Amino acid sequence: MHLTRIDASAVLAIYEQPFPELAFAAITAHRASFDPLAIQRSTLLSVKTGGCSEDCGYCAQSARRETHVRPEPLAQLDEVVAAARAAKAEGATRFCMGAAWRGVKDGPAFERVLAMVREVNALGMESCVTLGALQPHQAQALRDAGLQYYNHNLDTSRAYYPQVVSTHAYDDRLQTLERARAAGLKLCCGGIVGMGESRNDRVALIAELAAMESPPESVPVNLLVPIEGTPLAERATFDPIELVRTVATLRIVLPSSHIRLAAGRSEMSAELQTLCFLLGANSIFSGDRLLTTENAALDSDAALFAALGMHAETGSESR
Ligand code: SAM
Ligand code: DTB
Ligand code: SF4
Repeated sequence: MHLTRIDASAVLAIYEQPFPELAFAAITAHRASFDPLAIQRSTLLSVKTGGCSEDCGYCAQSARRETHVRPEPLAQLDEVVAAARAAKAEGATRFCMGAAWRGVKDGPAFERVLAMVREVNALGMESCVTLGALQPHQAQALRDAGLQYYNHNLDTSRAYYPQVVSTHAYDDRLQTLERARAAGLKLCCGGIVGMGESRNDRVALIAELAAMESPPESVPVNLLVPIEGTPLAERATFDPIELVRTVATLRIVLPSSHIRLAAGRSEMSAELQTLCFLLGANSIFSGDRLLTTENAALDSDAALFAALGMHAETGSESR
């Protein structure tokens, strides 16, 4: 069942239920659509790092900030294929390539990204790219190259977005999502918690995702990775129960989407990750690195899955 046009007050009522009620509803929804033992795994690669024109307050890759990131040109095709092969060998079913662009420009760089997509598909992995804003013909070219998923996050509520980003607008993000959908791409779209937003902002983001004409198949929930040199470097620690409520509410309102416990997992205890998996998170980023920061270690993921009697989804199970 997909609850269409659910509004923020209905989402808030779900989110604020007494925890045992929220947990029961989330577990029930999870079991109705998914094998509760299986976790899908995607591996990230930054194919074009840093030097971005935008001013997203959380991001290490904005050219407007002094961070640990050294800008790098677009990766060569053979490096990307080698990284995708390694990710497949480690058991990831999806390979996600990220570029620190405001948006795609037609030309040789985009042609190379299209070639990367074709090569990842040829390995039998699902492909995902995140390249910023798209024109309709660029979305179509990605689809024609065989791309399955386009990642483009709304990141927070419409109201809080201007506090975090000033160089593009919330409606620009929605327009790119519509263009990707119109080209037949699956959507990976979620947000970041821990940026100083309120509970109402988290709820408004969830309502925004649930109200989309065709909601995203994949919803990353990133916990802010504080980056030195950015305006959000000094954020106070985030209440872990709010993270669990966010995951559980997403599971209830988007019952057939994969909910990904995305960035920030290396700072989460095994107990916190376990609660998230129990209440509906069924995807993670696996591998040593995210884009410019470290990810949770592969061996600690394997140890946690073993302790919980859970396992990684294989390609044939992923949608
Ligand atoms: N430039 C493209 C864009 O903005 O869509 C793609 C790359 S951007 C780095 C992809 C997403 O990574 C962001 O929308 C945000 O959700 C996430 N992200 C980036 N930096 C982060 C951080 N420090 N902590 C948590 N999530 C982060
Ligand atoms: C998403 O939602 N999270 C990923 C992916 N989509 C592209 C990126 C996380 C980045 C974390 C900070 C960094 O490594 O720079
Ligand atoms: Fe650029 Fe994307 Fe980072 Fe914003 S989130 S600064 S658009 S790379």
